[in-house]
Order: sequence, then structure tokens, then C-alpha cells
Amino acid sequence: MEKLILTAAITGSVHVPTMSEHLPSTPKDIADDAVRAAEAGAAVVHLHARSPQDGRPSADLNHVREIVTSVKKRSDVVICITTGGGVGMTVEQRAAVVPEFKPEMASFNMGSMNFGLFPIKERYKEFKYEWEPAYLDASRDMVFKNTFKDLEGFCKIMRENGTKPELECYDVGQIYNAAYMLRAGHLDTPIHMQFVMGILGGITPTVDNMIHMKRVADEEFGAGKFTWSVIGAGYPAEFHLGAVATVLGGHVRVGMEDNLRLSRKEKCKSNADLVEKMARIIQNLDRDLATPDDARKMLGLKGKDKVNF
Ligand code: KMH
Ligand code: ZN
Repeated sequence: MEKLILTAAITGSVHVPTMSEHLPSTPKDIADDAVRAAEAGAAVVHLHARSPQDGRPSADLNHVREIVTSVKKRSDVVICITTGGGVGMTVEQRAAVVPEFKPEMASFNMGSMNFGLFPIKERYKEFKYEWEPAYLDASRDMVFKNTFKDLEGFCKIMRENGTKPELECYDVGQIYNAAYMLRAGHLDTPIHMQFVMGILGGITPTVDNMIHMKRVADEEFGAGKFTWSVIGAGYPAEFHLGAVATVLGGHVRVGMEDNLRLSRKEKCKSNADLVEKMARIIQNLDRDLATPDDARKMLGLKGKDKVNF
């Protein structure tokens, strides 16, 4: 089997600061944690920004710039910037990072859907910041908008800026959306997919479901003709699905964007904790970890010197 690309998703926009005192929230903390995750074995870091004042998910390009320039200066890791953003951000705000930074990779969400974070609110009586309960509640009436027109727009800017899209598929139907976009000439081969499993509004994170998603992708794109990775949102899905994907020849994403727990008894203290644990599982299953440069070759990325930051 080829080497395994381990991605670390550092902070995201799903979790709120109340959930973990270790969730990196300032641009400096996000960048520091990304560098440590790379040192622990991640070949790719998936990055969102948060406001340094209160940890709220941020679409401010200055916050993103602070993070990506700091990571690039200190690490060779592949930087994948989100275009998924967070609750309340417009498609235009989410897409702006691509022409601005021309990253090697960016996430590309493959369909409109419900994206329910509101059950998290019920788990807490008090919140660290005032914005958190309202933010979680807003997801009750939010459509995560990625219409076909939006998908065409994302394809266009990624192509124009030499950014490799990572196709985030939260359910089987979104794999068919990706296949349509490829047939219609909007995407280039080879494609790289991320099966995102465990979001309320998407598919549940079971092994059966992951194998079904892989089977559908094989049928649509041809077995061995695309690369794929898995996110199991939550614990233990992150590690269980990661282990099965390792055996099946896939790639794996872990990180505090998707899961805050290191074991049944213990929360993680950093992204590096999660990366180290997953790296051990991968190596025990006899897959070698890809370096950032291996990942660049395997994914056909343009190179770190061709970004705009
Ligand atoms: N937060 C994950 C469930 C994105 O940033 O574009 C999905 C994600 C999407 O990472
Ligand atoms: Zn993300």
C-alpha cells in the first residue's frame, strides 16, 4: 500500500472554547499547535481561523494570514485552508481565502445540508463566552449552503489559483455530486475525497457506512483512480474509522476540529496528542506515514513556493 497521509484539523468551527481549555483559539495558538501536529506526524494541516479576542470562528483574512504565514515559516507541512468556514459565514466569505492565499490545498464541501451543532448546547450549563450558546443554537435553522452554482464557483477559483480541492463528502449523495462535477468538466483528476462522517445532517460514522461510501466512490470514479481519507467526527469514531481506513488503503484525518477526546477517560491536551495516537495505530498496522513532500507528490500539489503567503 502507498504511504498514508495523516491530516490534522487543528481547531475548526464546530467546537466552542467551553468544550476544552486546550482548543487553540488565537492565531498564535492555532499556528503553534499546527506546527506541533506536523512534528508528531501530520503531513497536512487543515486550518480555520478564530478571533483572538474570544475564540469565535473568524472569516477575517488577517487572522488566516497570521496563521498560515507563521506555519509556513516554521514547517514544511502542507497547508489546507477551509472554505467551509463556520456558522453564519456566506459562501463569498468562505471562498475568499483561495484567491487571497492561493494555498496548495483547500477544503471543498460537496453539497448543501443541515449541519446541527445545537445538541452540544444542552451539555453545558455555563459557557466561557457569551457568543457560544447563540452560535450553537443558530445551527438549528442553518443550511450549510453549497448549491450546484456554488460548487461551480468553488471549482473555478480553485482551478484558477492552482489549489487542489479536497472534496468533503458528508453523505453518499455528495459523492454523486462530486462525480457529476467531474463529468461536467469542472474538476480535474485525480480527485482527492474526504469522507466526513458523524455530523448531524450527514451520514453516521459506522464502519459499514464508510465501506459503502468507498464502494460508491469506486463505482463512480474507478477503484484506485482517486485518493480518499476519512474523518470520524467524535470519539471513538475518529480512531476506529481511521484504523479501518488504514487497513483499506485510505488516508486519515484527526484533530481537535472533529474530536476532543484522546481515550475514554482522557481529553486531549493538544492536536499533537491525537496525531501521535493515530500515528501509532497506523504504524502498528504496517502503513508508513507520508512526509509533507510525499503527500505533495501523491496528491499532485503545486508546491509550497507557489502559494501567496
Ligand atoms: N468540520 C468538519 C466536519 C471544512 O472545513 O470545509 C468538516 C470540515 C469542512 O472540515
Ligand atoms: Zn474544517
